Amino acid sequence: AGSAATHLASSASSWTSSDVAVAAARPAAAAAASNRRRACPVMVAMQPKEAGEIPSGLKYLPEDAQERALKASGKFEKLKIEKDGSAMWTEIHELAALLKAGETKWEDLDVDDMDMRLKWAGLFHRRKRTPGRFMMRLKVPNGILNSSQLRFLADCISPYGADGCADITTRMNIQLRGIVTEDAAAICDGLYDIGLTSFQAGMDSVRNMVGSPIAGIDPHEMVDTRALCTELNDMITNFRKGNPELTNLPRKFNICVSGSRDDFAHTHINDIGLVPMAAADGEIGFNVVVGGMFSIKRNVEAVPMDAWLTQAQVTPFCKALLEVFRDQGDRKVRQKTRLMYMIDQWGADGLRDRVAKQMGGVKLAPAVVPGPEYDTPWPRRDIQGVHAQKQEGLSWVGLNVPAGRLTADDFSTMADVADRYSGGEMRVTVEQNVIFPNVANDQVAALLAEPLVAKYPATPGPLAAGLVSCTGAQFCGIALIETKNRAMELVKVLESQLEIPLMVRMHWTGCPNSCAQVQVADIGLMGCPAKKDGKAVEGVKIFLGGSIGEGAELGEEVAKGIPADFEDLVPAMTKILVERFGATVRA
Ligand code: SRM
Ligand code: SF4
Repeated sequence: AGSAATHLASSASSWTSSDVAVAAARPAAAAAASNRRRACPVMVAMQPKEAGEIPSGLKYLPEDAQERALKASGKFEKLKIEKDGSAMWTEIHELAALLKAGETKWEDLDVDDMDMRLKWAGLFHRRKRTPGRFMMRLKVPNGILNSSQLRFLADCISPYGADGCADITTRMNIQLRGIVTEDAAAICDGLYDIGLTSFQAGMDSVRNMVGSPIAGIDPHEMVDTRALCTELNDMITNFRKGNPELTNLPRKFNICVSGSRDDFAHTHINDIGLVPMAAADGEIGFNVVVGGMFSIKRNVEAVPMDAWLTQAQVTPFCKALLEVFRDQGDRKVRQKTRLMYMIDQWGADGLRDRVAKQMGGVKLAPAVVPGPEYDTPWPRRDIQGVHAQKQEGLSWVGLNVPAGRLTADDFSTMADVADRYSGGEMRVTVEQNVIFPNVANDQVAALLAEPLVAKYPATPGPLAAGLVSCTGAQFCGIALIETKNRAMELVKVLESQLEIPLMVRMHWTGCPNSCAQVQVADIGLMGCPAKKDGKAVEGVKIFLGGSIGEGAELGEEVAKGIPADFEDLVPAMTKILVERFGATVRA
């Protein structure tokens, strides 16, 4: 295995604005009426940048943006100017070497590096809950993993015993837990060698690329999102080597590519959501929605941009929009720096015009208005269980992983199951579940008889099926309440007491950041302070009415300050499930 230093980017980008212009200028009319992917000229022109001097994201920030950053309130912008997070891609090796040689202790390392800058390498120090140990967030474009990768992930966490575990995240991604600084550099190298990375998974970078979990196997898909997610991930991360051009955005950034009318990727809650849509000549491209976000201060759906992109325009468009956001985005008050605040100022049209200019002055096609076929409702499908693929004789099998928590042994077992039944492939979903694709129909029964399925069922109960939970207080320092374990226990209690006719999507999130997206849930539970018998206790706010898929709407808060113990929660949830979801109390 090469050292991570050999994976690092040199300072200059190999992209030019004329590449972008060429890519973007291809007239939609010239495109054949088909859904075939065409090579994106920008990506063809771009080659991975090789080792060189350590780059700095600051280099790519125009002077006026640097000046604005220096005037920002709060410590973040100054910290980034002082030393760019991309520096940690090499420094992690030096830190690991010093620690291994016993020349320093983690407690003596620079606090800003430990607690902040290492996030640019995907390493989140859990100082408050598990001091000295990191959560390591990966990038898994489109949620697709192979069995070698799964075995590597098992090997990463198994040395940590009870301290090592992992989670499937709400962005179809994996987070490893228990990592110590001494091991982190070798894990970064190992991830690169097996086709993954953790670089740019945190702080002011673009998060994991979300696509359709059943891309390429879905009989109803409009476009296969896999290649686009990989292409975008390569653009964002410089082919996983790290891309300092995009490390100093004003804030985090989410992009997703949807593949069908089900909108499994949740376009309405991403900064850029790409909604598949056929043009008049039948070519499948994307209508663009922008600015969706959840935060403590503001929760909003994305708004339409009135732009339709060919598949070849997607990456140049996203690159240009990220550059506009990086160079012109407000940095003054961190809580008001997400893309939607730019849209407040310029309007979605104003943003589109600036992006088109950044792309070399191209004229983007207007958004395609959906035809009459969209008048027929398209309820979002449940992808757990066994489903026929578009390929004859093959099925996918979706298994339910309660709250997305995995162990090292789970990764190993999943790798074995993938090798036996699904050509070595396994996918993870934004609902924190897993999918084994391409299972021969005559092998499905054998897969369903595997011990893994006894643990993670293909036909879960109605509440387990829809359970999503953020990390919560077990590991997250911001959490107001414990979530995952409580959520799993509550599901068991309610399923034993109630007959529930439908799957109910219950999302738990430990604080108003809403990492588990309570606003999209049928029932959302968000941590908040509460009082019981005059004492402060952990509590929840309740959200109802969120919907997903086509025409999705955000749910709203209906109650707050409910104590999060079962004495209060079980009757509160029972009432909601009976009154709104047709549940009956078992005799
Ligand atoms: Fe999140 C911060 C976990 C998806 C909004 N999020 C955090 C941190 C890093 C806080 C921290 O340092 O402890 C959490 C790490 C806890 C840990 O140890 O795991 C954290 N977020 C998560 C994950 C793991 C939740 C999960 O259990 O699945 C998700 C990781 C996704 C990934 O793979 O990258 C996760 N976070 C989300 C989402 C959902 C989404 O992307 O669809 C959101 C809302 C959507 C959005 O971003 O608009 C979300 N997380 C936040 C925010 C609020 C952002 C804002 O604009 O204010 C924060 C706080 C921040 O960034 O300052 C945050
Ligand atoms: Fe932590 Fe809050 Fe996100 Fe849950 S919602 S992971 S508690 S930041």
